[in-house]
Amino acid sequence: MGLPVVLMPGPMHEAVAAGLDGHCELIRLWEESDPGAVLAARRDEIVAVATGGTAIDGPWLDQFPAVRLVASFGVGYDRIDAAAAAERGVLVTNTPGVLDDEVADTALGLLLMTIRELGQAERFLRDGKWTDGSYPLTRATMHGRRMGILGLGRIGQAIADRVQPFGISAAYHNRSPKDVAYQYYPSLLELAAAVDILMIVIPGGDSTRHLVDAEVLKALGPDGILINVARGTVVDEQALVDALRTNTIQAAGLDVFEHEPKVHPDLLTLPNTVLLPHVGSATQPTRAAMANLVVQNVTHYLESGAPLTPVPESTRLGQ
Ligand code: NAP
Ligand code: 8YV
Repeated sequence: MGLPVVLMPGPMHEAVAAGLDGHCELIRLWEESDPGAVLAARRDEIVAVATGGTAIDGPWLDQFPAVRLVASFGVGYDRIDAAAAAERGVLVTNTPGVLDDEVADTALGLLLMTIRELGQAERFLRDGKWTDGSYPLTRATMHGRRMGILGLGRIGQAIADRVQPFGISAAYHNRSPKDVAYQYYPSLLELAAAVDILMIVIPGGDSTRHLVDAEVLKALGPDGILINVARGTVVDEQALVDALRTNTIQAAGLDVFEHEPKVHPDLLTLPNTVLLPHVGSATQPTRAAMANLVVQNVTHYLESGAPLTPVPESTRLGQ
């Protein structure tokens, strides 16, 4: 019998293909000269999919009757309809845990850059303005501020741990409270009103779309700093632009955008934004660890039927 057939619809970290070598026959679809013909000939043989960003829903899965696993690169899997997959008996896995510290470090860097205007100060120096005078004092400091974490999960907890030495207090809003010392707010609006930094670390997708809207931004207030390292869809980006322009909030630091890689043109020109191109986990060691977890999920599934890190929607299928 031949090796099991795994489909890779688009390019992924090179360690995924390397790690799967010898465990399966990998179809690297984007490299095929006639992808449609390959799919037509092989669709009944494909048992698993390894993906780094392809949108996958029920009808997409229906093309592949033998597929039982979708192994996704990244902890956020908002481009995959995991509930539709579960209905079809298809497991979905993601890569949780291995990127928590990296993303939390990025969030802290973004917070420092935003509050202390480090990007703007560096541009001031590079533009040769220092010889004409000092960069203006920043209005705000990190120390003694109150942070509200929207999504105290793995990464949110790593961020909460990191802000303690700055004297920043943490509170949070999840759908349900956790057994932690931080104050829980059952209402996002009340959390936003009680803090001056709102740190977004919840999953994206339909259920969290525009959770942070004009009302939440108004509650955050004129000294408020918004940091988003989650998904751009969580924030109503036009409402954010309006809030930044009218000083309804003070500033925003963003690693993610509603229509990335396209960025709202006003965010690019507003003086009170710090913008990063979705680099939360983007270091070689962390991306290699994520790739390795994709490989482990596929190989464990092929060997035993039980991948390592199924998403919550899939857990009942793995039993
Ligand atoms: P996690 O451990 O699952 O934590 C997510 C938290 O969000 C949970 O505590 C959950 O608590 C809460 N939550 C979920 N839905 C909510 C809702 N509708 N309202 C309020 N709270 C809600 O996930 P994680 O590993 O920390 O990752 C979080 C997200 O960060 C990912 O989904 C991904 O989109 C994003 N991310 C971005 C980057 C980047 O490069 N910028 C990198 C990695 C991850 P409850 O279930 O109690 O609500
Ligand atoms: C990656 C992420 O940039 O894990 C996530 O949810 O957003 C990031 O780690 C993403 O997976 C795309 O490669």
